[in-house]
Amino acid sequence: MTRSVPFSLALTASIFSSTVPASATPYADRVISYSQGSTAASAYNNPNAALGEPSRVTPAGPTDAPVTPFNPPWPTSQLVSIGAGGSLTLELGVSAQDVAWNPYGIDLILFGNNGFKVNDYSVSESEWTTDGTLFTFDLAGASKVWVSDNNQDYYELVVPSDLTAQVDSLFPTDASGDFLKPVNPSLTSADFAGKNLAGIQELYAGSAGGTGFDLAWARKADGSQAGIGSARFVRIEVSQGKIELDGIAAVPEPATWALFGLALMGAAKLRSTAKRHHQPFGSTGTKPL
Ligand SMILES: [Ca+2]
Ligand SMILES: [Ca+2]
Repeated sequence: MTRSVPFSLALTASIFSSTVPASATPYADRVISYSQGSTAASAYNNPNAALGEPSRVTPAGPTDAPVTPFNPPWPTSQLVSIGAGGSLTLELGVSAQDVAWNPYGIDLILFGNNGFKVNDYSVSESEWTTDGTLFTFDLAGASKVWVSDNNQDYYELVVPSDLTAQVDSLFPTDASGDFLKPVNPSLTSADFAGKNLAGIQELYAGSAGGTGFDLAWARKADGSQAGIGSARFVRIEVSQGKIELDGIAAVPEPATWALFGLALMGAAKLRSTAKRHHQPFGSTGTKPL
């Protein structure tokens, strides 16, 4: 074994760890407060179910099945319910950032347990299609999302009139996708009409779904723009009906990944340089980066 590979890996690890603390998670890692509200699904009363990564699998008979837009998570261990007059306030492991290069401007993604209606359950699961509407037995209640950077000053995220971003509605979770990548928020139910799972995944374009929010939507009480650049705290308030929440995610800060990419490129360059010289970096290896 040459020294070049361990050195490269150590370099990569040191740059990566200096920007991403080992404990940092892009998901919620603390419950600040929870009040279930009057019309919640009462058994779903554990707010810790909204911490961490959203569900990848959910119980199906004696085993687990992957979470798909046709097969949402359902047990009390995976979801918390919020009803009228209730609220849930969570702290993210890392702040969501309102940066221009986030896809579609989406900085924060909330995952519920809604699913696309299956047109015909009598055909085999691989042939299931949807008309694009959501489950009618579990309609998403009316909710508002608030964000804060200090857990004191909270600003409502007011969804622009040309978009519909409703918690526990579009877009049902597809755990084969990336929980940190938003779906194009301009897609509507009609875009999913007639789609099977592969068709839905094509529209998700690598995303795991969820409802995306832009911190630029934050408004002060007088309706003016809050101009909040980052948010560590997220509050969901329900005024009517109920919603279930599986988890929330901050779209990752690209600078972190750019640095990580640079570190990888540096490591690759070291390796290729070593290869070109037909020798590994030995104990006298002094190649500077
Ligand atoms: Ca944004
Ligand atoms: Ca969960």
